[in-house]
Amino acid sequence: MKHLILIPLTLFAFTAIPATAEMNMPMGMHMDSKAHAQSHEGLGKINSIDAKAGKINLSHEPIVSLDWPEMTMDFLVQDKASLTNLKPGQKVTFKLIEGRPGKYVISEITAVK
Ligand SMILES: [Cu+2]
Repeated sequence: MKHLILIPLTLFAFTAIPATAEMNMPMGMHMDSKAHAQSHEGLGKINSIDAKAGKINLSHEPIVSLDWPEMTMDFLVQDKASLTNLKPGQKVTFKLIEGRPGKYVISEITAVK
């Protein structure tokens, strides 16, 4: 009778260990990607778009998380396709990520109705 109890316990121990190890991995990766890809949200108005260059000129409101005042400036976008439905004069919300140190690029941009 002892064997009948021991066998199920052994099986449980075998399956429980790999399951725990797998659960820890994505959590660690998630925390890492958050630290490396911090984004900053902004609100602005489009002045001009250069779709070929993947460049947009915005007059943006202060971006508190970057300690930036309001200003008019050019931004590069990560994905040129994100500019296809945008037009000068539109208000947009956008997200910035630091591509290279001190160089911020737009990772997401959406027109505001
Ligand atoms: Cu600026």
